[in-house]
This record gives sequence, structure tokens and C-alpha cells, in this order.
Amino acid sequence: MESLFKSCLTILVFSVIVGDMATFATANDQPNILFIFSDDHAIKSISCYGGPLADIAPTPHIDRIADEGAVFLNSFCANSICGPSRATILTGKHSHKNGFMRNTSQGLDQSQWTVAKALQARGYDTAVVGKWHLKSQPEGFNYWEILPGQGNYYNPVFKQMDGQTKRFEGYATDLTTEKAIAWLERRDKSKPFFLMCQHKAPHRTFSPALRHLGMFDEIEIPEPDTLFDNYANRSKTLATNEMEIDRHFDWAYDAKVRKDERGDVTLPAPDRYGTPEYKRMTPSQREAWDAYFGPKNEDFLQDYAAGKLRDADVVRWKYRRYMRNYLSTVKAVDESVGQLLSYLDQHNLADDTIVIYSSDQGFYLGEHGWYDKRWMFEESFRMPFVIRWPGIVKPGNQPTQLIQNIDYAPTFMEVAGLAVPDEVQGRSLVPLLKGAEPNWRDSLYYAYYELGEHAVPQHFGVRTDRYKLIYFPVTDEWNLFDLSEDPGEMVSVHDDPEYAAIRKSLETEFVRLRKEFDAPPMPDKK
Ligand code: SGN
Ligand code: CA
Repeated sequence: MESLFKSCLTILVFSVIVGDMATFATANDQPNILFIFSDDHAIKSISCYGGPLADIAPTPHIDRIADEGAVFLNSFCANSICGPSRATILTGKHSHKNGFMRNTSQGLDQSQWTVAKALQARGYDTAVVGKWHLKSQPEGFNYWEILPGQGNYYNPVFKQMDGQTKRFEGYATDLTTEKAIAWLERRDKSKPFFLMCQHKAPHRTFSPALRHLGMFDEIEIPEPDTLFDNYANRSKTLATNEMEIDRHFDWAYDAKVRKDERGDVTLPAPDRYGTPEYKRMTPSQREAWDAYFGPKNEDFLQDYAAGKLRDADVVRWKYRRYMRNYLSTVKAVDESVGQLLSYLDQHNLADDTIVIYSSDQGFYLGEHGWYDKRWMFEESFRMPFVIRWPGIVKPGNQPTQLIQNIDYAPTFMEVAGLAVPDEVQGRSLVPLLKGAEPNWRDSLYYAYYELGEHAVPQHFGVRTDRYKLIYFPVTDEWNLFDLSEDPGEMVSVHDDPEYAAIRKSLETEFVRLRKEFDAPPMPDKK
């Protein structure tokens, strides 16, 4: 007894002397994991990534994670589309191995290994709330409450564990946060937790919370250099896209011009032409919405009807409206991060909890004239990855290694002290988080399989720190980009003799990666 007392005393004294270090020494056995995730959040609209929007649309709460932890500057997805990215995160495998290759795929094959199931089996209390988008019912989660399909921004329904759907009045981002915090309150506190808090925002239809309407009205939003890209000097398939702000972004509610079914730019939405979100609103929500958008839309439509606007003016108007709405939806996501971080602070959980902010893929904010994602070009290929792990990650760190969403599951496994199964194709980021300089990868494999929506062709590629090689089977074309010389990816140098040696080495690397990942044969040329 006495010796037990002595050793306890020794531990206590030691803890006092080394302060926080002792907390970490115990906490690191099984830290909690809070994974905050959003949908279609481009790094350009996260201020810790810098860039032209950082000062005008700051995200202070996400930045706090970066300041107290690390922001990975070269983080990418394996397949830039929603369901596939989520399947990759849970399985640590490329799309062709986990089977969820397209949004239109059958539900996630739940007979396979997932990190949620592994953490649950290891004794973590596990939960997912918000957007799921994998069709099959969540498994590996002690609690789940998910948006069916894409879900809605206003007064959304959430699918409950008993299979019922229930409507909640309010704004999806706020409701998802509330549900995440309510679960943190009632979780099994004898266990570490793994919580995936997954927002619908800032996904199309980019509908802001009422409290954020107008917050960017007085701010000049810079246009990307490539807003009027003419798609020359690259694959022919770029020009056949259906994701242009100009040609495909619906803007006019007036049936004489073009019917605004999707409500991308949230024109006034009176009952007769209501957008899907507008139709869901309560009378008081509609009143606030109309009071804000109504007069602005009338001005625009009058100018349009009077022939005062050239085509380029309309594109610019749509771009500004799009960005104001998008950045406003981001604002609510950032507030959610703030609320979750405060919860950790108030409950003394911050030191024992790894916090990650990420999003399923990037998004075009007018670059190449686009919205949406899918392409292997930088804006949608990049995924935010910001992480805080007190005592392990050096505050303010900005790692530059090439990481990908195949790496998340093995990272969570190592964090929990579990062995990574052989089938997992990614690598644990823990050595990078600890600041070691291991023999890290120097190339990434990319594969996009979907056909149809937005007319982006299937394509496959490899990226190194400086170069990107893309193959488009449908036209049997190759593009090569020198990202140092041409960060906007405006001219393929594939046929430039000066790049012959680089092209060769990338082709070899592409073949090697496809072999390493056991990729299926390339689709036939059409
Ligand atoms: C919806 C959107 C598309 C978007 C897909 C996939 N149209 O269909 O613009 O590309 O989702 O998004 S909408 O009119 O319904 O908004 S994903 O994030 O789920 O992959
Ligand atoms: Ca998405």
C-alpha cells in the first residue's frame, strides 16, 4: 500500500514538474479524434492557406487549428467527388479498391474494413452526424444522424438510427453542430471518442444562413485571372464541360430568360419560381430572404432587360453573387469550428483531442470560368487538411509533403495504437505530424471515373511536387503541366520537346503507381 502511495506521489510530483508533458504522455495512448468535415470547401476560401480572399473572408476558427497545429500545404484527394472521397477516407483505399468509384455507385460495401469499425472495436465511442452520402447505412458508429443524400440547408430532415427521418427547423450547419455537441455531452465518457461532424455547406446551392446575408456586399471580390478561360492549349474535353458560370450556372428566375430551378444565384424566388431551398423555408425565413435578395435582383433584371449588360458583365455579376453566397456559407462552417473548439476548451478536452478540419475535395471559385469540381486541376484536386494535436504537432507547422485522403484512415489507426491492415493503400501521417523526415512519397495517383453530370470526362493522372501528367481516354489525349511555370494550368507542355525527359519520367511513374495500387485497365477510347 505504502509503495503504491509512493509511486502515485512520484507520478503526481512528476506531473507537476513537467506540466503538460505528463498529460500528453497519458493522453496520447488513445486521444480523441474530432474530424470536422465540409463539402466542396476550396482552400482558397480558408484564410490559413493565404491567397487573395484571406483578408476579405477570414476563417479565424479554422485558422486557430492551424496556428495551434499544422496546415498541410500540399493535401490532395484521390478522386475529386463527394461519395468517393468519403469512401476513401473511411477505407484508406483508392476508389477502385473500395468500390465506391462514382456518386452513382451502389452504396459503400460495408463488408470491407473501415477505420470507424476498427476504432469502435478498439473501444472508441464513435459517431457521425451530418452529410454521409454513401447510400448504405453507416456502420462502425455507435451513433449516427445523417442528412439523406445531399440534404438541405433550410429546415433539413435527418435520418435517425431507427430508419425514420425527422425534420428540424433551422439551418443545416447550425443543426449539425448542435447535434455533434449534444452527442459529445451524452457520449460514454469512460471511452475516447471518434466524432465525424460533416457539414453539407458550402455545397451548391450555396444558401447562406439568414444572419450572414449581405456580409460581403460592401467587399470587392477579386476575379480569378482565368474567369474567361477559352480552353485552348489543353485537352479538347475542357471545352465540352458543363460547369461554367457563364453557360451552366442558372441565374434568372424569369422563364423568359432562363428558369432558375437550382437557385445557384438565389434570385428572388417568389412562389411561382421558387428554388428548392426557398420552398422549404418558413414564412419568416422567406420574408428575410426576399427582403435581402428581392431589391438586388430587381435592379439586376431591370438592367438586363434594358440591354445595359454585355455577356461578360452578366458573368461577372453571377460570379460576384456566387462568391458572396459561397463565402457566407463558409462563414457558418467556420463558426461551427469555433463552437466545437470552445466545447473542447470548456470541458478540458483540448489537450487530449486531435482536431482535423478537411473537406471532401476542393472547388472552382471561378477559375477556368467554373464552379463544381471533378477535374484533376489544382483547385478541385486539393483538399484542405488542418490538424491540431497538442504536444505532438508543433504549433504553426506548415508541412509541404504530398498527402492524400488515402492517408487519413491509417493515421487514425496509428493514433489509436492499432496496426494498419495490408489492404490499406495510404500511409499514416503520424511521422510527419511528429516532424520526423521519413522517406515520404514524391508522387500521387489520381483517377476520376464518373460520367454524366457536368460533362467532365474520365481521366487519370500523376502529380509530383512540380509536374502533373493527365490522361483523357475518351479523346486519347495527354496533358502535362509545369506547375512552377504555369500554376494556373493554362498550357499543356506535353508535346514541347524541352519537356521530353520529364514527360518520360512521369509516364514511367504513372505506370508504376497504377501497378502499386493495382489499378484496373484504363477505359476504352470512345
Ligand atoms: C448535385 C449538384 C451538382 C454537384 C453534384 C455532386 N447539383 O447534383 O452540381 O456536382 O451534386 O456534388 S444540384 O443542382 O443538386 O446542386 S457532390 O459534392 O455530392 O459530389
Ligand atoms: Ca463534395
